[in-house]
Amino acid sequence: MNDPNGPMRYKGVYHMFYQHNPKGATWGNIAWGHSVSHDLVNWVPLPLALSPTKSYDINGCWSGSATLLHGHKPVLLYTGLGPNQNQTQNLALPLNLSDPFLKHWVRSQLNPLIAPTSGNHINATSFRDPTTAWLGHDGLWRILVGSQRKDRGLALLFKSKDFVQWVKAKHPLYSAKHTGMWECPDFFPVFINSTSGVETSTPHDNHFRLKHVLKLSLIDLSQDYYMIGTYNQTRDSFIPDMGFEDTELSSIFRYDYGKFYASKTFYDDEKKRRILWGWVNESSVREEDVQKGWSGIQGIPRSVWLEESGKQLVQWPIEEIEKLRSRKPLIWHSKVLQPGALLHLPGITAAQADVEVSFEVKELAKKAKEWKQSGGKMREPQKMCGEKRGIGPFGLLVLASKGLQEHTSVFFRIFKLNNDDNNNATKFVVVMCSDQSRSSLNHKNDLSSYAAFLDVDPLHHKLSLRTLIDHSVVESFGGKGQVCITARVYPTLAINDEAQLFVFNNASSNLKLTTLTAWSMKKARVNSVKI
Ligand code: DQQ
Repeated sequence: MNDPNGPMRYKGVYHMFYQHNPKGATWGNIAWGHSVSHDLVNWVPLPLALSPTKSYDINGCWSGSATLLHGHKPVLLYTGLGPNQNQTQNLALPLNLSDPFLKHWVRSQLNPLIAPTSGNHINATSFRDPTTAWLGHDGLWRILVGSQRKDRGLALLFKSKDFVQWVKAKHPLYSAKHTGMWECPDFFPVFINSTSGVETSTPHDNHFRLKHVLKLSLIDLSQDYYMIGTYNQTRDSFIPDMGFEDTELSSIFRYDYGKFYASKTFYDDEKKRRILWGWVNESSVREEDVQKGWSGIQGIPRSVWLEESGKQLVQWPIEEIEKLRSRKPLIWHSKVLQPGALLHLPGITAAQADVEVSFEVKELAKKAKEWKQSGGKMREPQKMCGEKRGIGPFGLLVLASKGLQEHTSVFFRIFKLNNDDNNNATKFVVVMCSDQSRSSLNHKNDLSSYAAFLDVDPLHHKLSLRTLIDHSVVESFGGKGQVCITARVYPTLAINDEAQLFVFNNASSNLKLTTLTAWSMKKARVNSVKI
């Protein structure tokens, strides 16, 4: 599987469609797989929702989204890959609206609804992945479709009265030079000062309480970037608070600094939250994917909302995942970790676990030596993970083998910055890293490491980390969900009961662990039951 498609909740059932190759272990013959769930944790597979049959989608039913029309009627918009890789946008409708599982889908006779023509100047092979539609105050539906012109990425905007006839707006909702093709755009409102989600078509008079998020998947980097900004519905313009054009790519936020792509959100009206899904690809070589018979997974769904500061989003695993936690967690309070400490977490199924830890680092941070950055420029976070001038590393060692030949370490390092701006306040930089370099003795795997800066003041706030481990997946949430890093790792020794979990301190001073809670996790039922 690859991209998540058309997530929604209908008649009390969660639906997840996904890009799927029914004929092979790796990408190809793309159809829409379909699974349903009552709790977003346990999933039941259904027949394919869409597979290539019509001339306009004969080479693939590519990504798209679900929209609930008036009266809660679901529809799907997706990209059809026709002859010569030509891309068009198409509509599919449920055969039977009284079926909560929406098992059967029929295509509109009027497809393709949107096609590149000589008149609309659309690049026919770079025109895909329609968003969930939102309704404007003028009664018109709007969608975005990802595209590119030369190396400029585009979020093309289309409007429609009846969901069938779509008219391209004069200007894209947003575009930026040197960013390449934009895949899988996502556009949604978030509340200012609330963790609740907002329905995608929220009435305009509510807009003073809202910001909007535009997410783009950059094909050249295989990374998802988001911008927070203001959407003016009358002018159909999006003005990011910080956009691609006025800054370097490295200072634009990502949902996840590891493996996480082609993501999509939906609004869950039951729990009034916005949920984010993302595709987590393999780090193994193709032959091994073929041998094991599958590749690609969806990450654990995350609730997503705007941080109080308004500067960035916060993501947290949906609360339902806690149902998989064992009843008796391991709990530690107030432990001092001496330099070099490596503490084993006993009684936890380390290959399938959920662990939350927090550190008080006030004293430690004070001991950091001042660090002069060369040229006044911050280095890339990856390069700072191994930088000895920072205090650390300290954090978790997961999927570790007994002799530690294999391990993945998820950790922090703190840097005290040299103050040359005559302002006396000491500035710190915290970097969060997920280091896969020793995660497997099989060196054919991609063993690269990931990192990001965490916006936490270590003198006044604790540093927290939550990591969910599931055999080959390590999903880490730093600073209560401010920074997320997902990694795929394939230990050869640290598997099942042989895997171990540790907390460690490699800083040169004592570190105070304030709390640690670790749970063994049960197995979810994912597509193991047919109905
Ligand atoms: N995957 C789909 C496309 C999309 C890409 C094809 C992103 O629709 O642009 O499987 O991973």
